[in-house]
Amino acid sequence: MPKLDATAKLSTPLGKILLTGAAGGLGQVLRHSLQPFANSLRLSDITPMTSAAAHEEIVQCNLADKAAVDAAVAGVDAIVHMGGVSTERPFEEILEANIKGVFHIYEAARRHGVRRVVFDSSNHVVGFHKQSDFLETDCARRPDGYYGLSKAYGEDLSRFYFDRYGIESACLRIGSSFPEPADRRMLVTWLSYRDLTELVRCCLFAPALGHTIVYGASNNRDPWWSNAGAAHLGFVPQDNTEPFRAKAESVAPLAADDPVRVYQGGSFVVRGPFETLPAVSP
Ligand code: 15L
Repeated sequence: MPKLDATAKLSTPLGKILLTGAAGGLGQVLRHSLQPFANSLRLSDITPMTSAAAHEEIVQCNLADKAAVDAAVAGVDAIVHMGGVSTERPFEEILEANIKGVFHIYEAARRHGVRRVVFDSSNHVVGFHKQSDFLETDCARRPDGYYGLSKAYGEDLSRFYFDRYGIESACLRIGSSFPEPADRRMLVTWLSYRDLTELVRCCLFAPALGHTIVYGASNNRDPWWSNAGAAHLGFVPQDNTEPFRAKAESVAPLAADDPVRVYQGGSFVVRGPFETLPAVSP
């Protein structure tokens, strides 16, 4: 793997990066925006993808399939793991794609000697903190559902693989990465695609990544999160939500005691339960 040098930017691209979840929302963004940072990209997803450019390899891969993940990881220099279920869903779905999936990624990284993983964690790891709280990267985790729990597991798993095997990781607690913020909450949580790309670049090229937790938000007003604990990444977001404020604030706010407004996780804190068994009679 070429020497990791945060100042080098485009001059020393990595060899081959595996991007999981490449057909997903953020995967499609990174498929294009990461191109300058690697000689080639191996793109994996459970959804079939077509039309690989010259610098791309396409691999269809179910993250719950250990052998398939192992094959997808073989021969890469770094992994950007965006794959899995990206919202609150029944536990059984989360178990397969996210919990088994992230284990398969790290186990394959260990087996194939991959030294660095960028793991798409989520703000939902801390979703039951209040919107009035200001969080550091080492705050107590308060997952707001099975999805947030699976990301908390991924953060712990990546820590274990660093402590035990020296595999470096960044856990990106991404807020809301969409073309633009969709509501008042996202005025705080939004991460532009440009800042997402820069965050991933910083994690790939940081000279010493170790095990780093970092929040993924643009330079928005009234933040809930501090990245002081991840300053070594050199991540400086360029965008902010001010151009979108008037539109988002033209919609009436929720009641002050509505849990969706009280907690950082927003609507995730009220999703479920997902009943799969008949109702229990009292
Ligand atoms: C996430 O982690 C989800 O993947 C995304 O779809 C958004 O819902 C985002 O969090 C959010 O909190 O806005």
